[in-house]
Amino acid sequence: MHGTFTIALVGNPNSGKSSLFNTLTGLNQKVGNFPGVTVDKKTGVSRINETLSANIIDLPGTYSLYPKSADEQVTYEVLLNQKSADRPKLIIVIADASNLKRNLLFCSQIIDLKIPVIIVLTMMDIARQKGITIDTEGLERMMGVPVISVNPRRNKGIPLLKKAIADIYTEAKTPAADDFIDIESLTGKWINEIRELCGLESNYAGLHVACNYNELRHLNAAQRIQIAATLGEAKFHKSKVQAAEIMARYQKIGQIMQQAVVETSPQKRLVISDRIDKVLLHPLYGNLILLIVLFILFQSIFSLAKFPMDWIEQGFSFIGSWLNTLLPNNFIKDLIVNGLLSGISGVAVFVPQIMILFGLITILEDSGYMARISFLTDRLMRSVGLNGRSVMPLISGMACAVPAIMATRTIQNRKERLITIMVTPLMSCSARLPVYTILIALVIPQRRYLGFINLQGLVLMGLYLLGFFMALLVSKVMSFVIKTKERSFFLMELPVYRPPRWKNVGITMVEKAKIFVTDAGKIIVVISLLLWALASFGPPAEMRKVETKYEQLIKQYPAQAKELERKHATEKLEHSFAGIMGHAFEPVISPLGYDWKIGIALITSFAAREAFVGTMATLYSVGDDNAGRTTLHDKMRNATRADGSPVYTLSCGLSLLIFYVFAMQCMSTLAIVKRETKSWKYPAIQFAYMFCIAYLSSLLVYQLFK
Ligand SMILES: Nc1nc2c(ncn2[C@@H]2O[C@H](COP(=O)(O)OP(=O)(O)OP(=O)(O)O)[C@@H](O)[C@H]2O)c(=O)[nH]1
Ligand SMILES: [Mg+2]
Repeated sequence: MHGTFTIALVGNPNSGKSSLFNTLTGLNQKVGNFPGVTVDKKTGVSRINETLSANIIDLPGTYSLYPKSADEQVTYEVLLNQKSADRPKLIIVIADASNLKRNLLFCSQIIDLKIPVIIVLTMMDIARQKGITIDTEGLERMMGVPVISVNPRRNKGIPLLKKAIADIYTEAKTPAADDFIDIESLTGKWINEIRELCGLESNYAGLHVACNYNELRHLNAAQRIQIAATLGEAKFHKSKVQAAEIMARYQKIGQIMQQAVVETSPQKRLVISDRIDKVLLHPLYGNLILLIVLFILFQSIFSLAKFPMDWIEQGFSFIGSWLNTLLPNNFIKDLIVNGLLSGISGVAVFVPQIMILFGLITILEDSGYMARISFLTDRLMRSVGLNGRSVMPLISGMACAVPAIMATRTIQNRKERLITIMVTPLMSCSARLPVYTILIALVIPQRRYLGFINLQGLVLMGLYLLGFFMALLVSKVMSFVIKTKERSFFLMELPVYRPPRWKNVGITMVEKAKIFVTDAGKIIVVISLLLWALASFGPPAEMRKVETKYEQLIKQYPAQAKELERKHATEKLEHSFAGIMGHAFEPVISPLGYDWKIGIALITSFAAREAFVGTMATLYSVGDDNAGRTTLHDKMRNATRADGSPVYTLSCGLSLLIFYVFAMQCMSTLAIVKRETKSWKYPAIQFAYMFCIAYLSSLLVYQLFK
């Protein structure tokens, strides 16, 4: 064998494919304890032995080879597209030993594709708890392919698996000689014609071509016409043959199960998970506990992060004042201290909160509770035209809308998927967190009720809820507009509860913090530099005028030099390019209670919301003689309007908070919506409707509280 040795990992959802992928490749593909974590393919390299390395592809989970949702389609393409660059030379089917029967159905379909197969049994520990014993050797004999049990969580069985892979590679082992079931007897002789016409390896692949030839992209027009003719002649009835196929498979699997699997207690023992679910899925207690869990989540984001945030803030102001004394007073110093450093510290401060948010979400996912949230909220979701499955994207939207929108691929119903995509960005993502935090700290007093309820945390939770309820409202409206004939149903397996793997939680926290700092950092550095330039320079004639005016004033009143210096800086900023830009926007935004500096922040935020903090930091630092020494919070608190009244009053703060809850200010999200819906129409509608809601509600709030 030559060329790259490509191995595909396939299997039912939540069976441990990505865990095995990570163990084999050393990568950190996302793993979680609910079906539908992986929605796209991902490739990594694994060293099998001294001489062999293989390309491993991790794929979305599938229940059978008849794809029903967009994520299953990804796997289907890899397995059936003969021209695909990812075409595997070996398929590893991961089967959950605690749900063997259903998992074997998929195994048997893969075996019939006639590509070499290894069956890997995971979750043996759980099977044991359920009182299930599996005779792996017997299973191996009856399935006709190697069967190996592994536990990717504990690195068990990996050497055996690698050896089996190497054996298949060196002996160029052929796939199982016999078909698992006889396809020809189900279809008729014509299946051979299709197989030969398309150059397929198996009759079973031929059956799939017969079922889906219109969607399989690798077939050419001539082949399609020929296939259609053959099928017409044979009076091929797709669903009849499929049903017969599944029956035939289950019949044989039933026999195999009888011989290879022993269940000690025939009435299934109530495993711990079921007992926990009695409480957590209880119609009353279950929902109550859900609310408490969410409440704790938001409280922790505020209270746990407080101290590390203070340290980081103090650290940066220390560096700022140190640089201030160290560097000579000039243009470069201004750029470094007021442009760069204040921008970077603006981001770095939020790292603890981002880490806590991601840590808690990972714990929810890893423990299996996330899937219960879907279950508990299905009724609510259904009443607004969504599906229990929409909850997962909505909740992961609290971290970031981009992966959340990809996660909608598991929703089978097209309409429900589309609506979920359209409303997910209303969920407050981690990029909004810094904006929320800084504004809440400015306008909401630090108060505690009953000793443990933190008012600021409560407001934060309110903002998240506001986004969530708006998402429901918009869904309801859209469900009237978008029409579909598809019926929908909610079907989701509830995974068993598992203790979260703390290493995984830790890795996710660090990874996300890194991504946040580098991604946001890049944007912020660029924007800070640009803004610093725009705020420091202006039309020369205007700037000159301001300059001479203050030179004379200071000469006239030397006693008030300090005061005049400050006024000078403000006036210079107002006449700079940034000032001119901001002022141009003032008529549009002043009804919302914003001044021109906030106007600039709104403009930069349309690239990404993180830019708000950086923009504020830069604008409030330019020309500040205290450069680097005071924190952004103090600078914003002291900010005044032309008439001397403070900028950040309760009404202005609330109006700004509401604007950030609703407005679509993220280029990456718009790009991913375009990709997933394959049209510009939806991102355009999304941008427009979110902007309108944001503008109108902020207007309302400001006018009410003014
Ligand atoms: N107890 C036990 N848990 C396991 C085993 N293998 C994987 N897990 C856990 O099973 C859960 C699912 O693992 P994933 O690797 O995300 O599963 P997947 O097959 O990639 O799932 P999808 O991408 O959703 O199709 C995780 O919580 C793993 O920690 C095992 O052998 N025993
Ligand atoms: Mg996966």
